[in-house]
Parts: sequence; C-alpha cells; structure tokens
Amino acid sequence: MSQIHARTCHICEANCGVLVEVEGREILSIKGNPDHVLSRGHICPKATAIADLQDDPDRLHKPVKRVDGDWQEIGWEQAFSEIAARLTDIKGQGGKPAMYLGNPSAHDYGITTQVGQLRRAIGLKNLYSASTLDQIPHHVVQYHMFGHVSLCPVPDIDRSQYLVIVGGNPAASNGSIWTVPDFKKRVKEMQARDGQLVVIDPRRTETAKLADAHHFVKPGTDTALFVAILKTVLQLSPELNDVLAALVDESWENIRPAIANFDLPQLSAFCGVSTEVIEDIAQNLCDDKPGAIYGRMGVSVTEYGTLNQWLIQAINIASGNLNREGGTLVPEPALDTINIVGRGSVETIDTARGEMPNIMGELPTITFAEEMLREDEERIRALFVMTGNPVLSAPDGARLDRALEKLDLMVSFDMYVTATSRHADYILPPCGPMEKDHYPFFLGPLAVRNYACYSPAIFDMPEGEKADWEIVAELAREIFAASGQDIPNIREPRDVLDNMLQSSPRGMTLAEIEAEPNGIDLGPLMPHLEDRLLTEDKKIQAAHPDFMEELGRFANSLNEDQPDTLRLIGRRHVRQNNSWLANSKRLQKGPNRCTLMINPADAEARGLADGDMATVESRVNSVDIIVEITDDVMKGVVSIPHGFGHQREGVELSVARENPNVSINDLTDPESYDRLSGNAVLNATPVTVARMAELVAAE
Ligand SMILES: Nc1nc2c(c(=O)[nH]1)N[C@H]1C(S)=C(S)[C@@H](COP(=O)(O)OP(=O)(O)OC[C@H]3O[C@@H](n4cnc5c(=O)[nH]c(N)nc54)[C@H](O)[C@@H]3O)O[C@H]1N2
Ligand SMILES: Nc1nc2c(c(=O)[nH]1)N[C@H]1C(S)=C(S)[C@@H](COP(=O)(O)OP(=O)(O)OC[C@H]3O[C@@H](n4cnc5c(=O)[nH]c(N)nc54)[C@H](O)[C@@H]3O)O[C@H]1N2
Ligand code: SF4
Ligand SMILES: [Mo]
Repeated sequence: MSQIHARTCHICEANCGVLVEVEGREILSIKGNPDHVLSRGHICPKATAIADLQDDPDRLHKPVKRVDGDWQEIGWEQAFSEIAARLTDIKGQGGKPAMYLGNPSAHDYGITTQVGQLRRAIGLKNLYSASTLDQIPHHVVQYHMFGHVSLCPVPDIDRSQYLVIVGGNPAASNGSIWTVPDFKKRVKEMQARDGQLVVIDPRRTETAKLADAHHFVKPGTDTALFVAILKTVLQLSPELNDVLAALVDESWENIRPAIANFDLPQLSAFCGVSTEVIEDIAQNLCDDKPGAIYGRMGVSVTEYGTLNQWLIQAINIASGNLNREGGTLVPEPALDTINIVGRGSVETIDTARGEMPNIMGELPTITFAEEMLREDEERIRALFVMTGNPVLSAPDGARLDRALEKLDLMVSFDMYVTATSRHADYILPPCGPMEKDHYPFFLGPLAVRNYACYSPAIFDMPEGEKADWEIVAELAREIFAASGQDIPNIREPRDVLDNMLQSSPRGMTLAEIEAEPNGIDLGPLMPHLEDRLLTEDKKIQAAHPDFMEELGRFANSLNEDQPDTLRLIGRRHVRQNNSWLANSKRLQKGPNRCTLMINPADAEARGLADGDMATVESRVNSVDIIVEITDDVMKGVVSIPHGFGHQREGVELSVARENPNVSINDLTDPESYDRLSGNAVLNATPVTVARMAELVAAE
C-alpha cells in the first residue's frame, strides 16, 4: 500500500511543499502540494531529484578513510576517534584548524543547532563559508542600517505594482534572500493587476523573458545605475514620507549632497542603461503605487557589492517603498531569530593578505587557499569541510586543489567523493534526505508570507547511518574528550527548535506546527519596522560613514578607463543547484548545459561557430568549453554556469562526469573582492576567448 507524505523540499530557498508518495522504502512520485500555505502547489524539476539523491548508487553510506589513494570503509567509532586524536595532536604542536561551511547546511536546521558545539570543540571563533561567496554584503548593510545582520526587508510581491529586479533570476533560482516559491505565478498575478516587472541583467534570462521590460547592463557597473536611479528619485521626491521621516536618522541628509554631485549622462554611459530608462524607473518607483527595487547575486558578488545593497535600500527609502505594503517588508515568522540571537558583528581580522573584513565571524573565503599555503605557524593544517564544495564554488579552484593537498588532516561531511572531498582523509556521509526532518530555519525569516511548516522524516534511518546533526554532535563530543575538555550533553535539534519557537514573539510550539503538515499561514507581511529596529536609537542609520567613503571611492573609479575585454558572468539553471545535484540522472538529461554563451557578434569576431570548443582565459587560469551562440547575452559578455568541473581526477560522480564540463571558478579571481564585506567577486571577470588551440592547429 502506498502512502503520501506532505513535506518541504529542502533543495533551494523557496522551500516548496511537496507530496511524496512512497511504498515501503520506494519513492513512487514527488508532486507539488496544492494545499501548502506558501508554495500553493508549485514545484520545479529539482524536487524530483530528491529521489535520485535518496537512491543514488554513488552515494556513500559509511565513513571512508583515504589510505594510499584508496577509499576504505571504516566504522563511525574508528572515524571519530582517529579524527579526534589527529586533531588533538596537530593542535598540540600548535597547528591551526579551520572549517568551511557550505550551502546545504543552511537548509538543514539540525546542522545549525549542532555546529556551534563542534566549533567550540575544535576551538574555532571564525570560519570560512559559502556566505562570503554570496550574501555577506547584505548582512553588512542590514547590520549598519537596521541594527541586526538578519533584519532583511523583502519585496512584498503579492501586493506590489512595480518590481525592478537587478542581477537576480528568480524564474530559475526561485528567489534568493527572498523565499518566493511560485515566482512566475506571482509575477503573472502582479501583471494581471496592471503591475509591471522590470529586469536589469547582462543576459536575457528566464526572468527577463517574463518581464514587461528588460535592459542590458554592463557587468560590474550597476553601482552607476543605482546612483543614477537614486539621484533621480531624490529629485522627483525630495522629502521623505511621514512614516520614513520618523524612522530614518539625520544622516539621511548626508546622502543628498553626495549623490547630487554625480552626473547622470556619465553614470548612464558607464553602465550602458539609457537616461530615459533610468528616469522611467525612478518615476515609477516614486508614483503612488507600491513598488520596490531588489538586487541579488549579479550585484552582490561584485567589487561594490555592499555599496550596491546599500544603494538599493536607499532607493527604497527615498521612493517611500521601504516598510510599506507592496514595497519591502521584514517578515515576522514563527521562528524569529532576530529576537533570539545577537545582532551579529562587523569587524576586521588579520589574514595572510593583511587586514580583511570579518562579518559575523565569517572569514573571507577568497583568502582560504593562501591560509593553507602560507609557510609560517599560522598555516591552516587541519580542515573540516561541511556540506561544501569550495574547489568548484570558490575563485581559483585549481589553487584550492593544491592547497587542500598540503593539509595534515582534512575531514569532509559529504555523501559523495567530490572535487573537494577527494582531498579528504575522512569523508563522513549523512543519511538520505528522506531520513531527515526539516524546518525552514533561515528561510522563514525571508518568506513572502509569514508562515511555519515542519516536516518529519519519511523513512526510518537505516542501520548504521546517521543524520548530519548526529555526526557533528558525536564528533564534537569525541574531540572534547580527546582534548580533555568537559563533554557537553547533546541537545537534540527538535528540542532546540521547540525552545526557539516558544521564545519567538509568536510563542508557538513545535507540536502545534507539526500538527499541520501543509504549514500554518500567519498572514501577509506587515509594516512593523519601527518595532523591529535594533540600532541604538531605534532609527534606521541611513548613511554609515563606511558607505559614504565607499561612494567616494566609486566616484573616483568613474573617471578610470574601463578595460575593453570580454566580461565573464555566471548563470544558474532550473535543473541544477550549485554543484550538488550534478549526479541526478533525472536532472542531467538533455543537452549539456555547461556551455560558454557568447553573443553572435563576439563569436563571429573570433571565428567561433555553435558547438566549437573555445579556450577561455583569465588572469588565473584557462578552460576549454563548448560554444553556445545566443543573443540572450549582451555583446561584450560571455557566460558559464557555476557548479560544474566534475571531471577532475578521482571524483566519483558517474552521471556528473558523463558530459564534458568545466568550472567557471577556475577562471574567477580571488584577488578581487568587495572591500566592505570581504565577499568574493564572481561576475564581470575579464577574459579572452579564442578557438581552442588544437582546433586551430588541425585546420
Ligand atoms: N562563479 C560562481 N561561483 C559561485 C556562485 C556563482 O553564482 N558563481 N554562487 C555561490 C553561491 S551563492 C553559493 S551558495 C556557493 C555554494 O558553494 P558550496 O556550498 O561550497 O557548494 P555546493 O555546490 O552547494 O556543494 C554542496 C556540497 O554539499 C554536499 N551536500 C548536499 N547536501 C548535503 C547534505 O544534506 N549533507 C551533507 N553532509 N552534504 C551535502 C554536496 O554533495 C556538495 O558536495 O557557490 C558559490 N559559487
Ligand atoms: N535552479 C537553481 N536555483 C538556485 C540555485 C541554483 O544553483 N540553481 N542556487 C541557490 C543559491 S545558493 C542562490 S545564492 C540563489 C541565487 O539566486 P539569484 O541571484 O536569483 O540567481 P543567479 O542566477 O545567480 O542570478 C544572478 C543574475 O545576475 C546576472 N548578472 C551577472 N553579473 C551581473 C552584473 O554585473 N549586473 C547585473 N545587473 N546582473 C548580473 C546574471 O546574468 C544572473 O541572471 O539561487 C538559489 N537557487
Ligand atoms: S523551487 Fe526549490 S524548493 Fe521548490 S521544488 Fe524546486 S528546488 Fe524544491
Ligand atoms: Mo548561495
């Protein structure tokens, strides 16, 4: 007899409700749950890949140890005790440990509840993570402006009449720092009530194709666009509305003269967006109708990522759209971490590269390789990589490959032998996704409606397997013991969650949430920012001096010559998720997606035809890749998706290795970063493109 279980899809930030039909331990189907309070039946193809993850023959089920280049299965006890002993030994010699925390940990609340204990056991204040390849600029802005790194206003799309998306592709990504399942339908609903979507992107993306207008922008130049929009908005609506005037501190007045100095035609020429388009956007944002401007990866992972995110907030304030229904609003979910965890921190730290930003204890991942390669006593000698694949996700992956080989101890928490975990001494694999429970710990606070939803595990845990949280907790205890520290009791994730829910303003219990498998709708987002600000004077700190100084640096850069090279940008496809669904046979069906997109004019100038092999070269390295000619990318821009590069020696992902694929992060450059956050620059990389040398030689 088959059974149907309502569950949350844990793959991406959208957190859609799915219905999983199972018979015994067999997954018969995974469908959208029409009764789910947030996703209303929506799913994307990746949901079906959960079955591939669950049943993947390449997935590890037992810990493995690398002995003379071969993987040996070992027991948990042996793995934990050997790792603890080796770590204690390395630390005893004064050797430095480190940790890298990858993206899937943000989708597993169990890990979130235990990782602090492992950090304490290892003795780590700071860590590397995917966050400094991603959203750290948002946290810097939120910390300074709103007083908490996680106080994040999101576009209230369901009541908005005008939405500008810059450098985000939610039609493929399903939203980021914005949990917005069923994005396409929400856009269609907005358009049906005469609302408009405008997209600014160097590629005519899936989102651009839904939009009422799409405009190309030169990669890496959006700061000029934002300054231009802000300048125009400040001219059109010189006074703040009453709500915002009461919320914003007096530093707001410093913004006006600083922005007035910029020249609109110069800004427009710099970013390639016409003054008419800029004026039209500003006009629409200032109209009575509610609207918002939102920017994501394309404007976060650039040299001025933090400045860009600050300018976005400033535009939403100046146009009266922050803290407004249909504008941007801060969610109030059942689990409201704002009131439970500290405000976060914005500091600096000494690194191999000198002083660098240290945001919420996050070390800049761009400096990760050099901290392993340095020769002094500060060298990282022991590394724990949890749910991450930095060789493919961080800039200059080939250098990371070399750096990881120098470690005296490396432990990967992963279920595959990947480009990264192949370097490990031990791989500790978790159970399958159907054997874990789920709560949208980090994503509820970013969702377009206030809600709660808990999903229990569907399958029992097979004998001898463990969930990530257990692996983390048990290893932590073993390390505490080996190093002679007190051994703390394990607090199970469910208990921690229940406690946090009850301590949140809504005071709900896990039991009451669990009783509703389709989730509990807690209503639309509300304009309550005045009650939520955590700055000292409870006002929005409009113009932190760091942002003003950075604006000055940007102003000076406007007068520098822009190099006339091709610019490389990334892309995401709805059938992949970073590097970690590459082995799903359902998702990898169809044409090879790891291609170099190039505009017809740029291809012609280089004698490239569709399907040719091209060599793409950056300052750090070069790759050979299949050419896909398309006028969806603007002239002067080429695009390679990230999350590929599985053909490295020793990677045990049979499906992912079938098609030729390379890593864009063998081209991205760790020397470039956002000065205010330490975040990596992963777009607008200067590159040259030519027909592959072997092809030319054969002609
Ligand atoms: N050029 C370029 N680079 C990028 C980006 C880009 O846009 N362009 N995007 C960046 C962004 S936003 C991110 S978030 C990072 C992601 O970068 P990472 O987090 O470093 O890498 P992922 O590819 O997400 O790899 C996740 C790993 O975790 C494993 N895994 C998956 N689920 C689980 C689980 O439940 N338990 C355990 N133990 N392991 C699991 C997978 O097998 C995989 O090896 O990449 C960044 N890199
Ligand atoms: N299907 C799928 N969904 C995902 C993921 C995935 O890998 N696949 N990853 C998840 C993760 S970890 C994240 S962080 C989110 C990211 O979610 P998004 O940010 O929505 O996704 P991206 O595709 O990275 O969108 C970045 C866009 O910026 C554009 N861009 C590049 N450079 C520039 C520039 O200089 N200026 C401007 N204006 N635009 C630029 C790119 O063309 C691209 O369309 O997606 C999440 N969801
Ligand atoms: S959009 Fe994200 S959460 Fe929804 S089904 Fe797809 S992968 Fe899962
Ligand atoms: Mo991400």
